Parts: sequence; structure tokens; C-alpha cells
Amino acid sequence: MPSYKLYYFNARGTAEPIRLIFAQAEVKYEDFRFEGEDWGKKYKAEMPFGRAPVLEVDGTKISGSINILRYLGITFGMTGNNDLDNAVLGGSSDYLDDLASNVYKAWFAKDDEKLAELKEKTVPQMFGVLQKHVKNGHFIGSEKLSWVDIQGYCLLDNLATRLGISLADYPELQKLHDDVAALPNIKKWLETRPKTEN
Ligand SMILES: N[C@@H](CCC(=O)N[C@@H](CS)C(=O)NCC(=O)O)C(=O)O
Repeated sequence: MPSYKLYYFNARGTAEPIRLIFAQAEVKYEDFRFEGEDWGKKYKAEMPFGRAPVLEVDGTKISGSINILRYLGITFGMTGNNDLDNAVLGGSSDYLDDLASNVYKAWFAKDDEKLAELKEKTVPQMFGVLQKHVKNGHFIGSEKLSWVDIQGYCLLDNLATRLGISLADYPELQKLHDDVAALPNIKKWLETRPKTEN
């Protein structure tokens, strides 16, 4: 088994789906969190693109949260059955990432007007589209848990906690969310993970 070290801030942020996939796979890794000013003073310069999260695998640093998640999904067998299924799954991942970027931008800019618009217009519209790509609690492309289900769970959960968005009108999304949260390894991580603001 390779040695894994995940570099990120002391936050859930875009690293959290990576932590969940490690929890689900029961694979050990170092959950390294920058403290105080260490990021700007030391670690930023050591990261391949000056950004985090970064996953170090046996000394090689990999960038990009979705890239890392997909890599681990392949490594831990949480994918579709073939390249075409994986490409279908990738479409949902891309859509989730677009939605997440919109929300994070407005959230960190404390742009209340934009956040209200997201909540009232963008999210319902995008959820309507998104739920057509979920079947029996999984993103289409895999009939079992995939890395995109984990990405989706983290975003849906964030939207519920950050924007107070209910999934009640989106039964497929609700099932995906609840099924992932109920997986024993994930449940344990959710109950024991460090408590952080974001
Ligand atoms: N698309 C990249 C975005 C990486 C990114 O912008 N990371 C932010 C934190 S979420 C960061 O490193 N910010 C600090 C900086 O740029 O100095 C990913 O998903 O990993």
C-alpha cells in the first residue's frame, strides 16, 4: 500500500470528499492541515500549482481536488465498469463542480444577494437537471458507490448546511445523500471528524 499524505487547510472545503473516500476504503493517510500562517510562509511554494488540496503518494504530489478524487476512485475500485460508464459519471462530476464553484465563490465573498439568487433560482434549476442523472441512490455510470456519489454527497450536505436547501423535493438526491451518510465507515468519519467552520 502506498503512503498517502493529504495537504489542506483546517477545513472540510474541497478536501472533504477525499477524506470521505479514504474513510470508506479504510485506507490510512496523513490528514495534514496547515496551521496559522504556515500556508503562505512555507507550504504554498511547495505545492505543484501553489494551491491545495494536494495528495502526496509515495513522495509524488498530485493536484486538483476532483483529479485526486477520481484517482482514488480508480485505485479503490469506486468507478463504473468501463471507460464509457466512467465518462458518463465524469459528466455528473463536472456539473457538481460547476455548482460547487458558484456556491463557494458567493459564500466566501459573503455576497448575500448572489447567495439568495443561488438558493432561489440556480440551485433548484440545477438540482432538477442533476437528479435525472441519479438512479437508486447512485450517479448513473455505476450501480454501486462511486467517487462521484461521494463528491455529490459532500456538495448536497454543504448546500443544506450553508444555504438551508432541503432535498425533500428531489427524492433521488435525498436518497443518494442519505445512503452515503449511512455507510458505516462514512458515518463513523462524519461523527468523529474535526469540527471546523467550513
Ligand atoms: N480546482 C482546484 C482549486 C484549488 C484552489 O483554489 N484551492 C484553494 C483552496 S480551496 C487554495 O489553495 N487557496 C489558497 C491559495 O490559492 O493560496 C481544486 O479543486 O483543487
